[in-house]
Amino acid sequence: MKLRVSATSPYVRKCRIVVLEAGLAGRIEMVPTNAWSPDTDLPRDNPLGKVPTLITTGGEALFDSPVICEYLDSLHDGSRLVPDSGGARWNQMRLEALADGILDAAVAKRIETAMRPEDKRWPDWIERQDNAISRSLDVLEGECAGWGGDFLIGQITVAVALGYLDFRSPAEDWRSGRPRLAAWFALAARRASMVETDPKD
Ligand SMILES: N[C@@H](CCC(=O)N[C@@H](CS)C(=O)NCC(=O)O)C(=O)O
Repeated sequence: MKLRVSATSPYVRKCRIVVLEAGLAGRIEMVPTNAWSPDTDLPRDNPLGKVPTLITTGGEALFDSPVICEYLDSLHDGSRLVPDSGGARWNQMRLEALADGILDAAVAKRIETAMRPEDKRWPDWIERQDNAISRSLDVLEGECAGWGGDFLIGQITVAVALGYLDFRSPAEDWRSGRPRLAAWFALAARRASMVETDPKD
């Protein structure tokens, strides 16, 4: 199996954490891919031209990160990172969607501020992304005390989203007014899978 990756994509990081947490590291070759290069052959595997993209042993290309993570989770005998059924499944998938949404807003903001020419930037759009991120972090602050020691697909994606905010917006203090989420992330960031995939290293 091959996983097309970039060093800084948070969606790739999420898949890499699942690979490590599921004990699949020996079965997956990481293939560095620059999705933004005009010469990339990535659209051959993924018409959307995005990483992560997984090529299965059967040669099928899977995307996006929620699909890849659920597929990877089906390949091991340990306890499920994406619960199979019932309330636990919907709770985790909702949490994953919320944290993916934080990533979508943070990546959109990054494209607006770091890639778009300055005279074409749209401040209202940046503010809209900031508001979505802020509201979502407040929800996580209210919920994280109930997670116990879980580090399933929802918590994995939250940890990736918080790590991405630290990586791309270190001056914006998401921890302020959110002590429980900050304490939760301080512990989560020490997991081996988080340390090994830290984009700052
Ligand atoms: N929803 C997708 C998002 C993937 C995504 O946006 N990847 C970015 C890298 S962070 C990318 O490849 N962007 C290239 C592009 O948008 O053309 C997922 O969860 O995998």
